[in-house]
Amino acid sequence: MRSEASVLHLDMDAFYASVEQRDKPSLRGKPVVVGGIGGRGVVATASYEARKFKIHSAQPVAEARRLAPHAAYLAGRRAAYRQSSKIVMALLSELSPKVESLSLDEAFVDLRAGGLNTSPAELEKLVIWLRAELKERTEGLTASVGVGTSKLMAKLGSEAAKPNGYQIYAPGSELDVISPMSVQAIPGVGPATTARLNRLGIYLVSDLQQASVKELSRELGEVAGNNLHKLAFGQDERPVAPGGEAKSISTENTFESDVKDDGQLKAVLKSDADAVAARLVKNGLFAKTITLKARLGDFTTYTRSRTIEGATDRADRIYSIVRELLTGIDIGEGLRLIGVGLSNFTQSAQEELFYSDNNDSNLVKQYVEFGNQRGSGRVVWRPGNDIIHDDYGRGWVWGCGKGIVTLRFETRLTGVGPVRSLPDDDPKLHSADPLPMVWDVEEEDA
Ligand code: DCP
Ligand code: MG
Repeated sequence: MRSEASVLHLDMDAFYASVEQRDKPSLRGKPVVVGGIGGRGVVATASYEARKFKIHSAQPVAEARRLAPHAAYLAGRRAAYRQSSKIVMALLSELSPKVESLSLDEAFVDLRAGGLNTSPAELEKLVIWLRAELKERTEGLTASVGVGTSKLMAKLGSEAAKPNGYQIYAPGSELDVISPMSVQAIPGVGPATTARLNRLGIYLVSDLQQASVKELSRELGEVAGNNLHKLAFGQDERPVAPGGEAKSISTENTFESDVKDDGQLKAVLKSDADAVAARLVKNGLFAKTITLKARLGDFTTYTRSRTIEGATDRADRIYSIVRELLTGIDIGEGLRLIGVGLSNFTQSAQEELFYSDNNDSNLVKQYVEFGNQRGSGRVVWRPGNDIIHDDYGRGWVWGCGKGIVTLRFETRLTGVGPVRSLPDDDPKLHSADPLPMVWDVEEEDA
């Protein structure tokens, strides 16, 4: 915890959905859901209009469709999100040499390292300027910003400010801010930890302050227990650590007693696959190598990897691979640890786009058909993707099926444009890259 409020946290509002609304004038002010149109089948994010219908990240798309059948369902355009993300990160790096990006849409900035004046009046001016400049350079996106004496306070600030606001927590205000919050508000305290704490009668951060470190350590382990107790008092010394992009993502679980039951192992692998896939998606990455780690009761440790033809960000794909890898291991009397790792990242899905095996939503059916058509040389028209037509100009895919593709001819620069349906093999129709932006930042590794 610093003596001045010099850690800033920025998080884009409904990031993917806002990019879509910016680029598709007909969707502005409307419910928009960006989701795993392929087998992944979960919502990546929803516009604030769609959130009113109780749609949220990680929900199955099929469920979202029941709640909001009239919303626009889009497959997502990673290149467009990366384009805007780079503009935002470049802006942040003008403030300070120390910017730590956590995902495409979220970063910490060390204002002290940037030599910025952190007096209350100057801080407020800076944040107002930053949010206005971000909106200008991204041609209309908004972000929420928190500033405080630590990463914890900055992150709590941006959360409190959401959407499209800012919150500056002055030095000395930490306890007033966090004491009344529920323990889940502390980043890193997920549903499992919350349940454990609740069992001890700890619900609020103020309860946590009164708990003994010993008791917390017994329940959560020494390191986690200690850390949590400190965080409860707003004490967070974590530095803003720039560091490059992640080279691997993994998660593992140690069991209280060795597990042999296949159903239980499957369930753990399933939730591990979900967890690592979600982190991949948040970073805009795809993995080529999937690794299973398994440790027997006698500490014999196996790691088994598979490198796939393409690259994937899909939980179901990852799960099916680690399941297969597990069948190749003699687990004897049971496992004391199991884990899933991902590495060998790329920024595009490549062939894996067409992998399919499950899920019954119409979108998926449509998608699988497209995949099959690929052999016949047809292009895949995914809802939301950019296209350009030799006669009608730029637009995007509304939907596709039975040999017809429906398009809306508009861009963020045109205002709402007309809809047309064309044969899906119209030779004048081409898929397109996102429209360039004035503040575009060069790709380093294209
Ligand atoms: N994302 C995803 N899958 C998830 C969570 C997020 O693909 N389970 C993607 C889509 C989001 C982006 O990451 O747009 C940023 O995630 P946030 O959690 O910050 O969510 P949003 O920016 O969409 O909304 P908010 O306004 O709540 O920050
Ligand atoms: Mg966000």
